[in-house]
Amino acid sequence: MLTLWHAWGCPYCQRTRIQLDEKGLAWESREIDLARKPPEVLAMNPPLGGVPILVDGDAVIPDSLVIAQYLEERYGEVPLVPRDALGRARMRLLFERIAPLAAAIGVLAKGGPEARPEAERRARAALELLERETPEDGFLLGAYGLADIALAPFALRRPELSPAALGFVRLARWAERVSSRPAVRRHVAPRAS
Ligand SMILES: N[C@@H](CCC(=O)N[C@@H](CS)C(=O)NCC(=O)O)C(=O)O
Repeated sequence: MLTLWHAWGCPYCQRTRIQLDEKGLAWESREIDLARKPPEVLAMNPPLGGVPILVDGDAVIPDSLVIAQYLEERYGEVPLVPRDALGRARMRLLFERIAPLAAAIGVLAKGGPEARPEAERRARAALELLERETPEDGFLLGAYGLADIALAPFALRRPELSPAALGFVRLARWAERVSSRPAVRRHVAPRAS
């Protein structure tokens, strides 16, 4: 049985939850409050106790992109990575392009007002590069997969920095397509009460 330690609103955790559901894998949820991390979480992923953390039997695997690639290698059904080496290289390059957007969104969530303009500039610059990599139709690498799942929680997070609001036409259409996935809608959403 797979167990996922996660926080509901954490975009990195949203990646893992989307992937688990897209692959049809059963998983047990251990939801935490980031402000009061349980000691197990600090012990599993020191020093900060960052989530997501996947537990698969005896194996403890932190970090959304490490988990993502582990799940693809370990659980082959419903593959979400390109079959060819070049496709997988392009996927990893997209992960690199998404990282600055994720970092900027993190600063916007936690930093003070003085950090805001620079973080917004970085988010916009990252989206601009991603816009160039986004096809007119389909998903980032043609078929829907990990690259889309890695980007969705960050691209859909802040209305004022949404691709549509910033005029990134191809990314805005991609955002509509990716939002039609039930797993994305389920996990990139305010907590249903
Ligand atoms: N590189 C990690 C980043 C995960 C991360 O930053 N998670 C945040 C929550 S969104 C966290 O647990 N931060 C530690 C804290 O808030 O103390 C990943 O991809 O999973």
